[in-house]
Amino acid sequence: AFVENLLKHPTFLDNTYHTKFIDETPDLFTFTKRRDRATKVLNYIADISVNGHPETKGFPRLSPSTRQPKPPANRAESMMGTRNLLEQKGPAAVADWMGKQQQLLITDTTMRDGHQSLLATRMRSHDMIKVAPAYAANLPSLFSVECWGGATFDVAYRFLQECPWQRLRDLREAMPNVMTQMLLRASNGVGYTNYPDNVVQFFVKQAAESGVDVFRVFDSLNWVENMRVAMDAVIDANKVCEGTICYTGDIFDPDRAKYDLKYYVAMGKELKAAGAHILGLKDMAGLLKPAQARVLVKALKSEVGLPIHFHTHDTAGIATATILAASEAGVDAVDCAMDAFSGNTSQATLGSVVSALQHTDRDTGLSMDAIREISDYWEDVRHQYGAFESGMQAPSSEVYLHEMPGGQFTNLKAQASSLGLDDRWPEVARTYADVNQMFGDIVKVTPSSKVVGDMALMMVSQGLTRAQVEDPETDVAFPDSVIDMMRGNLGQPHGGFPEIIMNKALKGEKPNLERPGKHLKPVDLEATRADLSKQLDGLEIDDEDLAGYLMYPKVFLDYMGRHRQYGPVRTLPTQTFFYGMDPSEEISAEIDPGKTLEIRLQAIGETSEDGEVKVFFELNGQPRVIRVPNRL
Ligand code: BTN
Ligand code: 3PY
Ligand code: ZN
Repeated sequence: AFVENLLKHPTFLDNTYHTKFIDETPDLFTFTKRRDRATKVLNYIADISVNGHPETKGFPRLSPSTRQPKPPANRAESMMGTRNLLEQKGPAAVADWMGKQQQLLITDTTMRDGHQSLLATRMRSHDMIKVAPAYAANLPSLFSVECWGGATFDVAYRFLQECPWQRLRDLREAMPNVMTQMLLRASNGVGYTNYPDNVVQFFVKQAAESGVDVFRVFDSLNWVENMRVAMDAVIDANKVCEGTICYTGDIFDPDRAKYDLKYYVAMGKELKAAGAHILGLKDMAGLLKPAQARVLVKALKSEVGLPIHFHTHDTAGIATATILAASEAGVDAVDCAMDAFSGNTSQATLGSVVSALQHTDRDTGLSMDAIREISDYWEDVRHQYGAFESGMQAPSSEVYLHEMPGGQFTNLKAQASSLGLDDRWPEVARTYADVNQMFGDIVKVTPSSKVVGDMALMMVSQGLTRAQVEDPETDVAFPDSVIDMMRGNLGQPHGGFPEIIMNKALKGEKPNLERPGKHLKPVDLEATRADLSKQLDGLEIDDEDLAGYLMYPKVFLDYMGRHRQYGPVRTLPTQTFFYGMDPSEEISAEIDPGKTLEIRLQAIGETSEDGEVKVFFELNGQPRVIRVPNRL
């Protein structure tokens, strides 16, 4: 597949337009080259101003007079935080310290799961990096800031036209005292498929080098066997390995006895034996209820003996109650999102949890003033992304029926709409639950949740019931992702897949019951690097780019192609990136450290006979005219 994608890609004409190379070596560039980059950015602004951005069509831009997000001032010099401990004493010391704290430790998920769950993962680095120094200075006693991994990696390249590695390095630099955290889908990396072992190892090593401190490693079928390669790579990199249980079902419900307390305790022990420093408890759909949390956390604490880090979603509106129950039962750390990015399919409200625990024995010690100021900033940021809001108006207990992860819920709703199934959502939800049972009651989290979603949409749009799908007499065209999963390519769920569905989907083909990575040939990294370099006309390919390409070959190459055309557009303000500029508007963009472009859009001309529009700018006081095609 790599080679196929390479062949499809147009070769580039020069080798100078590479984000990191250019951004890290600005001195190499003469005035002319710098102007070239400025011209590219002007081209982008002109194009978007005339034609609009494909992703925000139909949404009004905010008026230019709308308040711009302004990060809060530093309340103090940055203090020592968890990152300093990790640097000085290593991951085992962090876990040990964590287990001894009386205060409830807090992870802020705003920069990863918060916007992944509320804004289709569209938050740009620009809006994160600006506020990172305020986290370092004003909230140095956060346990960690989750800011990388999950869906953010491919969305950065694919939709935001920016390099995810650069985001990581920039955040790491701006926030040197607080641990960064990422979500890693074990052998599925930050993708949707099982990668060869050496690709997973290479990716983890690079993520650690570029700035990830805590790796939350999970497997989408809770198969510890398929987590070892990623966990070992984290441990080898001397970073914090948070081996993670995904929670599904209901430990109190006799009808869901497959996922009972014993199951979770056994998995916790397996993860400890596999070398986890911390035990992650990932409730990706927000199914864990308060009473169950009390029992589960107590059991895991006493029987596994690792510090526990709890993650949940507020889809049903009950996450804060569950967090407080978990806190009473002795959980060590929990995930929350800053108020403005909390609630509904996102995490519980950080300020409310902190406030609820003040003057109790689990007081977090975090400053409410600092939290409010940072959340005010995020509120103004969120305002700019109106085009990506899901429209979910209220929490919903329906999640206990379908069990969709927070990140998938609104996404699947949008997918259903695009198939014309708007008014049939309750049926989609019901069918999603049926598919889960048909697959043997599996853990549903990326990528297994996507497989269940694909199957449910197919069944609803074709009017198929579970009974028909399972009936050997009825012909069913299964989605590729279902066939792939039944082949064993995502690994094995607890208890295996049911024979009925496996036989039907595989038509007698034998599934692979072993770890998928065992049968995947290692990728020749240096040959791939050389290939890629050749495709990019001799451009030097560093390890970050190679790792990005290995995860998403086509997405990466498309990104590089657009980068060549549009330059460092990640430095533009978010409104400009998504809506362009209005006549007489002025912005600035720091395209290199200390090199700022002052851009004023003077006027947009008429469309000429040949379909081109002249866009008149002033760039650092000098007039510039850019022609772009009118594609409207
Ligand atoms: C994408 O959605 O493809 C990434 C965003 C950049 C695409 C640019 S926007 C200006 C030009 N017009 C388009 O329709 N695509 C490119
Ligand atoms: C992801 O894998 O992106 C998730 O958020 C899973 O919950
Ligand atoms: Zn989550």
